Amino acid sequence: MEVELTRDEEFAILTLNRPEALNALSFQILREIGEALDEAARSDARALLVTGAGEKAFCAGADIKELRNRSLTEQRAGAELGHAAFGKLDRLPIPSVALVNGYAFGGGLELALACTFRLAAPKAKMGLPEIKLGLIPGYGGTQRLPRVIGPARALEMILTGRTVEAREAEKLGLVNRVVEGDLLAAGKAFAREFTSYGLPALRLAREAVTRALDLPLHEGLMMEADLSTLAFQTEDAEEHMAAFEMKRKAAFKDR
Ligand code: DAK
Repeated sequence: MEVELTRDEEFAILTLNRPEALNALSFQILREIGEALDEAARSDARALLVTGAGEKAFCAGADIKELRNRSLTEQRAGAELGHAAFGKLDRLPIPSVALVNGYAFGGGLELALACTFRLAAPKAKMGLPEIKLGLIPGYGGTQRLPRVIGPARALEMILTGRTVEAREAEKLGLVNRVVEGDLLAAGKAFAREFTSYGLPALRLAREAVTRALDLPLHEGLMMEADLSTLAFQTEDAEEHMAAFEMKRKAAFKDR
């Protein structure tokens, strides 16, 4: 297995474990990522942390050695495999945080972009270099990057294939934060800013924001009205509003 899923406190941790190839995404790894995400979805973890084994890379992208001499049908199936695997992050019931510990190129950056949040080590380097291979991003990059940093900046990254360093990535909004020191510890601390809240509200908030990106404003506002109304139906909301009024403590039950 080149993808490991472990549990640590309230976290599920997905590790790409193929450091000798800078965690490059073979088709087998893409399948394993999909299986690990199904397992994470079934677990009682409150957040998923995604990282790459080794000192150098989060993930150096699709396995270039595997991509050649494949039929058109096989290439199309490969793109769909990537979309299906990373799409599971959109539908994961818990938020996910990519811990970009080194290189995140091509499919590696696309994996990070599919996560809810991205943290980067100061030495991290990111880019979509597909254009340098005569290709274009195929695992969601042309769609998710403009949604995260805007179309002009996304087009610049995709058409030039240039490498963005961690600090610039933070300025672009490509990563939420650059963190010094132990990245896994920083990822846990970051996630603990939300893991103590109720899972239903966390999920509804994510859904409202991500679904809105595909909708005109008035439809997005209607959807927000529906989802925010739904939040009132949870026991968590009733309990916490009552506790506020009665000046007592309350605990989230995820219901
Ligand atoms: N694929 C396969 N092996 C890779 C790899 C990759 N992407 N990246 C690195 N490796 C391997 C190297 O071959 C080397 O293995 P050995 O030669 O030792 O056996 C080992 O990892 C260490 O790499 P380097 O020796 O190159 O390490 P350096 O520190 O010198 O350089 C680097 C690090 C990240 C700058 C360099 O390795 C590099 O440029 N890697 C390639 C980055 C890249 O171009 N990634 C792919 C982007 S394209 C699709 C459509 C599109 C796509 C996929 C599918 N469909 C329609 C199906 C496109 C996807 C992409 O991700």
